[in-house]
Amino acid sequence: MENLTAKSFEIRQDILDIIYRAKAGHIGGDFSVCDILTALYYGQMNVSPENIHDPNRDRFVLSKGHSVEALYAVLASRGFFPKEDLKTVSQYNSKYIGHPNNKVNGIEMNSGSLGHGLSVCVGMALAGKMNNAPYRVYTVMGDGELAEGSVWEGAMAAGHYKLDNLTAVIDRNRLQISGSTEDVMTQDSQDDRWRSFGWYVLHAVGNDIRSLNAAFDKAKTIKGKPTMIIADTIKGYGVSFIQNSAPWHHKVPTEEEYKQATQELSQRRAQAI
Ligand SMILES: Cc1ncc(C[n+]2csc(CCOP(=O)(O)OP(=O)(O)O)c2C)c(N)n1
Ligand SMILES: [Mg+2]
Repeated sequence: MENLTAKSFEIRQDILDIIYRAKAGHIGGDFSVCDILTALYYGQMNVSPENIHDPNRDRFVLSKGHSVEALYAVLASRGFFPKEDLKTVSQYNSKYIGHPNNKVNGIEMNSGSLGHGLSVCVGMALAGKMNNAPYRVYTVMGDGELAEGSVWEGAMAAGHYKLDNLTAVIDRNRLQISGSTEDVMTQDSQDDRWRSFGWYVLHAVGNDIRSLNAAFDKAKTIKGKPTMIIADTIKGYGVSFIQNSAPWHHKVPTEEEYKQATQELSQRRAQAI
């Protein structure tokens, strides 16, 4: 577990490098979701470069698609494509564009227009049920994303079809693009909302791999209901001046900021080893 925490800081460095090089990206949401993706791809999900074409592999959809740099960094670190490819993110003619697209090995669904991932996952999970397939389906949504009405159509259908092969995560960092979620559209009492749609609700400390693993393990045992994991996260987690700051939703670090962030990430990594 210590090693996975260290790994998450290594992955954050890759994310920082991608964004600094590309001069674009969504660093706040990337750092927020980094541990969730690390837990999923390093142990929780049955998906790897070897079984990516196996119909029985687990499926993942990054519904908050703007956090694609985190997904690229985790996929590269797990060997879905060469790490060298990360140097081309957001370059002209690169397939590694600023939101997920399924030309990239390991990416199941194009996303980025918020509010669509859950409904597509409901379709995948329902197909799994109809075909008696053993796979599980996972998605991560942002808390600001929950203001999209289509999320609630997916929520309703997942409860109706009792999709216990579906686990969704809310990256509950309490910020969205323009500030606090509670100012833009209140997102509290999520527990009651999801329960009323027929979901089993769990909580996790969303920047703690051990806590996330406990929640994912528990979700696998729930029968007759989809599971929602409300993961309390810190947007920008890992770098002092990026944490909990609305402008860092998609700010690009200056050279000075890049150096300081690199130093902090290497300290955090060393502490975790
Ligand atoms: C349909 C849609 N509307 C607007 C946007 C622009 N947008 C990109 S990120 C974002 C904020 C998302 O906030 P949240 O879901 O909380 O993500 P996080 O805090 O994890 O970055 C918005 C409004 C979008 N991508 N899709
Ligand atoms: Mg948010």
